[in-house]
Amino acid sequence: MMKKRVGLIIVLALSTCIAIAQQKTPKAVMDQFMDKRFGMFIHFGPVTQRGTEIGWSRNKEVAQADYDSLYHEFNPTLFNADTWVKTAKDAGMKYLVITAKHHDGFCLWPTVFSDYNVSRSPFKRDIVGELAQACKTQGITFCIYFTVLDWHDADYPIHNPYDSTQNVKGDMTAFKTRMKNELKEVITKYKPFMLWFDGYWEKPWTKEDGKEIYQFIKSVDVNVIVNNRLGKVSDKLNDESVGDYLTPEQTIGKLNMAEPWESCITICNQWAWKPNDQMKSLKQCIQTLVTTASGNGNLLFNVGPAMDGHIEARQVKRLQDMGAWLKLYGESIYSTHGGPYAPNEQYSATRKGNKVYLHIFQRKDGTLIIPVLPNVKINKAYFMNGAAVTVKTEKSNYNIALPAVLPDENCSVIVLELNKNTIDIPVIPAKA
Ligand code: H79
Repeated sequence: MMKKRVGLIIVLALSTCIAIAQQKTPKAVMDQFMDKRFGMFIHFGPVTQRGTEIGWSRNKEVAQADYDSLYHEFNPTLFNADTWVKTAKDAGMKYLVITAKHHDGFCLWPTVFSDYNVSRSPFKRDIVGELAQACKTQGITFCIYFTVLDWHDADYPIHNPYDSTQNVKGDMTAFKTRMKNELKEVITKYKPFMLWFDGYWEKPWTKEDGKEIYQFIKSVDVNVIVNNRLGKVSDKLNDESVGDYLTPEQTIGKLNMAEPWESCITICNQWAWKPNDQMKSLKQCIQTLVTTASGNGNLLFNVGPAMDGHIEARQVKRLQDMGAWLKLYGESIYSTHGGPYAPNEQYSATRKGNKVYLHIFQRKDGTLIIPVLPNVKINKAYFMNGAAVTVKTEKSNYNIALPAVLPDENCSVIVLELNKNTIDIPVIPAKA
């Protein structure tokens, strides 16, 4: 009897250990994330007073002592969380990620674990908290960017990425303890849906550190999504990697039906605000979003608000125009899957139910020729919100007749209604 009970306790204890060891973000939560397709990345902090790049301009364009003093004058009086969130919402974005802590170590929330935070600036207010609240009110999913390196923290061994003679021994155990405290603080206070890590490539950070922090996060809230930059492997998800999804930067990910991914791309060139930074055209913005969704990924599109806290009017306008396009064509983006056609310069595709959405980027001539889809019948073909389209099957191609002028100058959408569900159709690779 006694033996049996001890055995049972051991089995229970072991299975609990295994359950804890295998904590992972549930697939249903990941599916919710990938359905969103479009989010706003916001890079903000005291560095906006110089107009140089966040983190990387420290010890470059801005001397270290100067950079580290900028918070004494950080006072973005025009900051209005509701306005930022409304800008995201009007753009058709479904989530928002704020740089709560970038490589320069400055915290945009009043953390109790470090003095280098917004409550010590003249502005004082909790930027992260106000954004979390505004997102909740307006129905936008709130997420937090948190880099694992910190060139300002005395316990972190690297203080100047451009000069290794400045490296110190540091204390990574103390550093990780502070990181855990700060992560627990932001998770419990602000309830982020996802944590966007960065800065994994520096030597002091190890794969084991990443795994430890991942399990720590899961122990606080198993549902918090974590990007792949907590580990050391950045281009695939496997036993060696840490995190739930891939994060190509400043480039659109390739069609990938197996691994979730999100491209982060700036609306201008710099992550943080830069005066007169060159802005992408509306066509570029829309086609970037469409190509991303067509590759089965999300787009995290970055804006850098100016030092007084407002987002430039030209950027707000650009985002509104993206939102106007999405109002018409959002059905072909949100909650879709990528493919079956891999994107090329002329077209790409998304799919949902029995519909394939063909996105037409440019009209080369009067006929769009694309490979036939195997074992399907097209019941109906038409421009989304528009006229019917003639599709002729010739050998192994569909010949689609295009009008002299495409209905949408930025990206037109042709809907192919099939006689069956589109999700099982194998991917058709782009021609080399
Ligand atoms: O937060 C944004 C970037 O600051 C961060 N990730 C996005 C989301 C990032 N940090 N580092 N990197 C991306 C890659 C590093 C690029 C570099 Fe460089 C190339 C560092 C040194 C050479 C660019 C060029 C920055 C300094 C010089």
